Amino acid sequence: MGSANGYTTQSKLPADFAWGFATASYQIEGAYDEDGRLPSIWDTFSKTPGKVEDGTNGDVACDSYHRTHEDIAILKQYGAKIYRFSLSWSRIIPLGGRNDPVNQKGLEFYSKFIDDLHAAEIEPIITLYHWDLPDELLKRYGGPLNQDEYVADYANYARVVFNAFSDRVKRWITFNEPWCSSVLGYNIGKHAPGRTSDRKTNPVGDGVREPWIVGKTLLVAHGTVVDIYRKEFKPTHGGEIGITLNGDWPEPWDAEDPADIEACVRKLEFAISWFADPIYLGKYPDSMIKQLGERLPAFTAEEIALVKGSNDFYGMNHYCANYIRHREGEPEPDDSAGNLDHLFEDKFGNPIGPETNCDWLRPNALGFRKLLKWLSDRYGYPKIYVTENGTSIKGENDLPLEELVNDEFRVQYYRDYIGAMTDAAAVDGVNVKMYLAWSLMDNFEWSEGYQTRFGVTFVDYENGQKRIPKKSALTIGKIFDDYISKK
Ligand code: GBH
Repeated sequence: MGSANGYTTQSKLPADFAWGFATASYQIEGAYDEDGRLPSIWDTFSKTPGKVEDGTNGDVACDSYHRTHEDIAILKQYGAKIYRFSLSWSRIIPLGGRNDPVNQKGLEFYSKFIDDLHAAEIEPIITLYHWDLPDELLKRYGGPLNQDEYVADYANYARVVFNAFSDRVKRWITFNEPWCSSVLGYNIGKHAPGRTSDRKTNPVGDGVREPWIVGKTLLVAHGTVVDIYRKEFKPTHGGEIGITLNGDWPEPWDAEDPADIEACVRKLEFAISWFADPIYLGKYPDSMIKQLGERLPAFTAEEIALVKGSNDFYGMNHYCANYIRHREGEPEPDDSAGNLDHLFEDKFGNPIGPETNCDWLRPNALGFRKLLKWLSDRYGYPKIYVTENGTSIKGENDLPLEELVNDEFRVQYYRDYIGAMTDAAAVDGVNVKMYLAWSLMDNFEWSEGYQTRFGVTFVDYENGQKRIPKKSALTIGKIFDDYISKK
């Protein structure tokens, strides 16, 4: 293993370090109308013309609803200790609300899956919400735009799930990437429900105000559900609960320009600290208060008491890095990034990393190490679980199968990123205890449809969703064998 990406090979991870893979319900399950499931906002959004690049949706996806045994078999084959998956709220409470019926068939499906994972000695980690809100709740009251209704319904859903599974599931994630739900859903409009101020892409939405309201709703919903878990379930069952936040690493476009260096901090604050500061520090970051003023809805004393201190671990999703250049002048009214530009080259034309199949993703493993350290310093040495990390490959979908499964680019990505994380732990003293690769298999990549593949397993969508391991699938275990200290 090289050190070109700034990692040493002498570092070790602690003996109790755990690793595995992650997925999400709408991206893999399919069976969209079976056993009582009703539509989520992603069913309706993906079926709206123009929203998904290749015109596809999650009706079938990887067909995991019918192939749980195959998914467990590959997890086992790859040596995974953990599987993080999300629940489809609309399988469990099809209409979504607290006065709507619970669907026993939905609970039974997940119950059996949890038992089967345990039988295979794989720990299930559940994400309660990975973007697939029951569509009825959007229609009924605007989803997270209505804080009181949303929090009450989400709390009810979480309680139903905890009642059913907290005897067998010990680690919980309330929300996956609330930044995405807020900004992509209500500001840029690239994700469901697609609301934005950009009238060229959507007839409705107020990207100036709505994302900040949604963000606050999700924080209060998270705090409320953590409180329920700690009071009603943790005393009997133990277990841990936290939120997963996305965030990429910023490097200044001009390393000599203090305004670009400052913009990098602002970038981290708008992307991560918007959520993490209230949770760890009990307030929004000053840069956001300054730019957004009264548009950033304040917490009541009761709300912030629920939110502050509500993470048993920090769930970290991380993929890439950017060069950041400050913008001159006043921010656009619907700016959600902190008045700055994301670039792939610095002032001298040096690229931040190689191209992938995603226009936002350029690997830079040292950025992972730096962000781990930044989070650790800002939030007082929290226990960090890396809940997603992975890459797409430029043109992968167009390759013949024999070449596609030899995914050297992804193998190198994992070597570099896991190496960088190991240095963060061993050299920088970051308390990182878990790593989950995104993703166990190719799946429905949201607005990019099926053309972009993130899996360590090839899924043959044309031939019965057959799963075929890529080279990276078996490499990850070997990398961890080298890094994790023997007991
Ligand atoms: C993860 O988000 C998701 O949790 C997962 O479901 C998904 O499959 C995986 O990424 C791969 O994409 O150019 O303005 O649209 C990662 C965080 C943040 C990455 C938003 C894409 C696009 C910003 N994402 N970003 S924009």
